[in-house]
Amino acid sequence: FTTSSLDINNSLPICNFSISNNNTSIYQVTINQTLYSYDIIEENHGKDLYPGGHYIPKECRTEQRLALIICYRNREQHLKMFLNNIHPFLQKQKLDYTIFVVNQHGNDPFNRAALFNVGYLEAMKLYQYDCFIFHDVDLLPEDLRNIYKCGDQPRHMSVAIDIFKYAIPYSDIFGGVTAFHSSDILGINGHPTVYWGWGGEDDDMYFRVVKKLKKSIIRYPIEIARYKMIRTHGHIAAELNPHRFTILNSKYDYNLDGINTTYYTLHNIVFYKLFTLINVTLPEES
Ligand code: NGS
Repeated sequence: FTTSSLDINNSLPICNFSISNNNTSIYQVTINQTLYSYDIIEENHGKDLYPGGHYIPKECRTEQRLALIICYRNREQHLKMFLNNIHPFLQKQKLDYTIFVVNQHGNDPFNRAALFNVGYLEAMKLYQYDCFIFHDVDLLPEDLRNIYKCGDQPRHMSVAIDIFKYAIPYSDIFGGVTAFHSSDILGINGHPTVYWGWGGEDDDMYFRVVKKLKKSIIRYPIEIARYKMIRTHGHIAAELNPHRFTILNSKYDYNLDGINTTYYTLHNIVFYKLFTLINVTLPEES
């Protein structure tokens, strides 16, 4: 008789990042904006990672598998800073997580939401993830109580951002970082694919949650859901989408655009130490 590894795992306690209200300053994270090479970041935070930027806590058993999806094009300096800060953050929270970077090739306008759908579809082919966090590469969480888990309602994570003086710009904002249980993603047919360029796709997601899923979004308290936005190294914002308000207000059927209409050419998937890179070309803007 031999004890299988599954039995050993089951005997571990459930992972729990405990929070006490006594001294909240211990949860504050100092964002490190030093630009390290991938080698140094691997040395600092990669020693316990499985290929593709996958971490599993050793000392406890996790209840959720998290896929953290980054939409990406040509922002390597931001990506390095993101990785150097997010890995220690998620490891301290004792999460089973994988970092996916979905990279849009070609010269079409950026399509943030379609890249998130690609991330969802490709991640699910690799592992049965329970929880998806869709993340801009330039946002870094500043408080460890901002737990990267998914609950019964979709969560808006990036509530208070430093460049907006840690105030929420408008009450229904759903941009930056969002967390969805995988069943809720299917329930809203994922992200829209029809927003090319900057703006509107996150408001569309808000409407999908409220109108299609018939749930409300939740947020952690403003003193916890704090982020620093990296705005250095000559970042050029995506061009504004002139059609964003027209699409948003058109009351189109969400069943007709989303996960089920996400077409893309998959070039390759590379399992780096610090992240899984998914290289795609999206069909041309129509
Ligand atoms: C709204 C945009 C959102 C955007 C939000 C915050 O106006 O996509 O501003 O932008 N909606 C439309 O354009 C329809 S921010 O202040 O972060 O630059 O996320």
